Amino acid sequence: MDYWRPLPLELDNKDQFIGGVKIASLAGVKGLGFCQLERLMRNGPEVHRHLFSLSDVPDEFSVLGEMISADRMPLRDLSLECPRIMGVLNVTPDSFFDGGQHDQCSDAIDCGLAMVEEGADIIDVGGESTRPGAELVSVDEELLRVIPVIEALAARTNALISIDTRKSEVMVAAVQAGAHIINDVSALTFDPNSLGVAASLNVPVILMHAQGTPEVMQDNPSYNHVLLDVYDYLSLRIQRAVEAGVRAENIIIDPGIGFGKSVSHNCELLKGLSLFHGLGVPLLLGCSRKSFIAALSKNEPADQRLAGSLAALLLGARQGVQIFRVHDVAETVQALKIWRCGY
Ligand code: 7PM
Repeated sequence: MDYWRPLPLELDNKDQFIGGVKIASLAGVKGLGFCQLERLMRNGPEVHRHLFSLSDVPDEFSVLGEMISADRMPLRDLSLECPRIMGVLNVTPDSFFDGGQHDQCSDAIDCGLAMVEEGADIIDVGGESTRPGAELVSVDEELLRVIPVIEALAARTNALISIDTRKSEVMVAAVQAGAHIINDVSALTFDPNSLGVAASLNVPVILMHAQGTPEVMQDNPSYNHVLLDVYDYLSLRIQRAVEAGVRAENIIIDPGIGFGKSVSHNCELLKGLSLFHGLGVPLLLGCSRKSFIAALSKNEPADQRLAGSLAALLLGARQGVQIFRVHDVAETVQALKIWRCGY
């Protein structure tokens, strides 16, 4: 099987031709396009790469080409023609939560409201730490953490709210409480009821790639070819979700930076992100403060990884990633504004 990766070009707005060469749309993202592709072919453990002009690709490419280029559906009224910011709101004991006392809850709510003020389009509320080596949290405990926060944010902001969970009961309660999006780092594999629940809730769902469970995922991650293996996995999970009744327009994919990946696996994924547009759905990227940044630099602690987080984000933005999951909303807004030259 062949894989085709569009090589993104940054354009003056609405450029359709450069020197007479036609530029194709990259997932309908403003200011980006492509006129060349890299074909990747598996050959045992090796991958052959070949560069093509858009005008030279074989006829069979037209279906995939349409997948790469088609406009993506907005998330409710949030257009995905320009990059969007999802702010991380952890409601866990290592952040805000400490047994459900009111003040902790209101700290988390204030933090969510502050991120909206700074320009977050989506707030990602999570009550279960998916940190490597983290323990499981019970459904009741998770509900106690996230539901009051979701209710308050839904009442007080127009931002979208996503619920970061792997449990179907939490998905249901969160959507009832006002969440608009499901973010499942297990791509609806952790809980056998999740596929059916996601289908019946009929809200957008983020399918993230992870190798292994959070408890063991960093032990010895291994791939034949990380970019293509993650692509195949996400393609399969999209198929399974659609078979279970999830509408294709409701699917968002995420390569899962740091989830069962070595530093070089993460780098290969970041360099090759535009491949994933071939799956025809919006792309989400979470690099913010992750440990590969420290590993490539000077082993900085998590609160000193902003510069690397923004650099990784721009690698994504230049390849047409539509949604970024970040801790530092104001700084991300500034970086993206400058990348877009003010527009
Ligand atoms: C340790 C490791 C602590 C990883 C925290 C994390 C993602 C996510 C997380 C992501 C999507 C973090 C992560 N990361 N959901 N949840 N994509 N969709 O940095 O990359 O917050 S948890």
